[in-house]
Amino acid sequence: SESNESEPNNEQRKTNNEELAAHVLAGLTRQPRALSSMYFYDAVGSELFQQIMALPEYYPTRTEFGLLTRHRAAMAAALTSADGQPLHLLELGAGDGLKTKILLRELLAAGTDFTYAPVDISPTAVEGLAESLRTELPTLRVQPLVAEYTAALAGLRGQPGRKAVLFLGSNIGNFPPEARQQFLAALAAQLGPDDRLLFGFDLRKDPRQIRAAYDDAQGVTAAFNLNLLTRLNRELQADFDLAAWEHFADYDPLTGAMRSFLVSRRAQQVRIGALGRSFDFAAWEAIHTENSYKFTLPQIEQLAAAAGLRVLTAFQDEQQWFADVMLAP
Ligand code: AVI
Repeated sequence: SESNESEPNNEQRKTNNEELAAHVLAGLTRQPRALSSMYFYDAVGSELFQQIMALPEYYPTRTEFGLLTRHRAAMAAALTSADGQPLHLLELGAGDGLKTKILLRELLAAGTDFTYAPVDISPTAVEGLAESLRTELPTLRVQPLVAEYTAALAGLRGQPGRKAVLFLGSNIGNFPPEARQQFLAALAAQLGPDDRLLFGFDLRKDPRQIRAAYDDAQGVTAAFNLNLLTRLNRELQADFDLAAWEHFADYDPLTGAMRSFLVSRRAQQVRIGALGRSFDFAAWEAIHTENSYKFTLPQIEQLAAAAGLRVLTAFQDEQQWFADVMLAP
């Protein structure tokens, strides 16, 4: 099949389910139990994330939208080379592309010769984005891809011309520290001296404000977290009783770790048909389901330096809540 096909075929669907099954087995047999937030994004999860981004408490999206608007000309200039070489603009975790469109419009207006390659793990997100770009920016060259980050990076090496990689929305905050560093090093290894990275980092701020963003009053984030269990019920023939689990989110201002959990409200046994086995949960036992790390600027400098990259510019909003950082080899 084509690598840029946005509809997964049956073969892909089967491998995806096998991967999910292996992940769940590993995550529920270790202590403490953990599942990756990567699996939040089925069709319902992607829709709930859209709702999260519009919540009054969820400041990151609106803040980054504002800072992209504010700095769009400087960002586009930094991505456009003087020698007019074509640019391959890869975006990891593109989602609905709402914020990226600010930059895409700016690049088109500047006459930059570029191809936009949005990558997302969610087929519905990629399809929706490709469709909206066809109508809103019909002259844009688009190469959409449904893939995990690592698969997308593998395709980067063969690209001729200059490359720029966008990783916005503080997606990098979802990696635990070690994986974060490995990911950046793997990415840096694919880049030449003229290539660029533009990474979004949610910055440290009032701990209460951060915590509220992940525990909203309407319960959308709770539904987003709990949807992971609904997905396991459907895709792995599990029998999680949704009423027996709750969302819990906590922020550690020492490490910048914003963490989400699914907590078992009572002692219970859950059967996972696809794994042919059951799991016992103690009352109030937690499954760690997400990290959303928050950063300081010195920490970002260190992270970049350890991957052999340097910070060209840290674009920030007026309140210094968020930074889109331009990095170069
Ligand atoms: C996609 N990612 C950057 C979001 C975040 O803030 O960590 C996902 C999210 N989880 C709960 N709310 C939003």
